[in-house]
Amino acid sequence: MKVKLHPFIYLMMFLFLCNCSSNSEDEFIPPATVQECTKTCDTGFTLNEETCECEEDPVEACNITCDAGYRVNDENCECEKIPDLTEGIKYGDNYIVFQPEITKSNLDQWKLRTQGTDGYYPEHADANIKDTDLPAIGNSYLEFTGNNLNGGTPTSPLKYTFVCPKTTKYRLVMRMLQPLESCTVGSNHCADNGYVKGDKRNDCWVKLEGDFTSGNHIADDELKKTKKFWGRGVRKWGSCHMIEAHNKAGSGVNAKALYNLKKGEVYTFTIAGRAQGCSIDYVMFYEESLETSLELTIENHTDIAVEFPEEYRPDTDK
Ligand SMILES: [Ca+2]
Repeated sequence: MKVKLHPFIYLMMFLFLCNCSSNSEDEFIPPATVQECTKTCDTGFTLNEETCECEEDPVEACNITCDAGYRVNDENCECEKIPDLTEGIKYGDNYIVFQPEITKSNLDQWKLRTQGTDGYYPEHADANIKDTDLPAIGNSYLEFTGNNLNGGTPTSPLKYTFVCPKTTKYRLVMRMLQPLESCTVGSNHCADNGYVKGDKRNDCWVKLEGDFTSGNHIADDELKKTKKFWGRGVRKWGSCHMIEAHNKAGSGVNAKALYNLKKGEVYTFTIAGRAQGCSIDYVMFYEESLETSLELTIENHTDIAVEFPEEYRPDTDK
């Protein structure tokens, strides 16, 4: 049976429903009073409208990389040339190598030996160099002519300023020659083979200045002083590779010269003459771990020009 409701009933039902849906008057929360923020911020600051405070703009990171010899200027995010670096230094990713004659210092008692001139070693009567050996790189080297064949005080300092290409531990080595002459067996300093003893004319003085720490048991402050640096290259190109200094316990030791250097830092290296005749073809700081990755052995008589891949030799056109 169909029930027909009176229109009044419909009206009452409508009013009832409306009343239910609006029955939230007790819970009414008025909207927060929004006050307009009219603050003006200085340059470099931006208004935070929620807090109505000026907040410093974030600094955009400068992520550029500069070539060797240049550094980032943080103010304009551009590469700028580092002043006063010695020209002619070759930079690898993890090594620095140069010929000693690029110095701007007065050579003084260091003599530049060039191919075809007196005293140049492969042409010397007492040379021990085989045809298969490499001559001096660039056909030139420096020979110290002061003091005596055993040693002496630091003389004729040669300075080099370089920038570090990578933060890591570097070892110092030099390609070195001892131009030992023939002698009368039994005379002073003469070995049984008729040549001057192999521990003569084999060292110089070195010092590094800059922000670094020691990479081994040698004390930090010792590496910042002038120290004896020695090796072997008896009448052939070998290597200068050991430093004589004090360890952290205060004892005198011979050890690798290891320096923890920092990328972008500028360092000044000084070589001074010690033993007369000590001859230097080139100088290198290399990441010590290359000895493992390239399976290198750097010890007495190692010719570093042969032991390292060719790219580790200095540029010869400077
Ligand atoms: Ca050379």
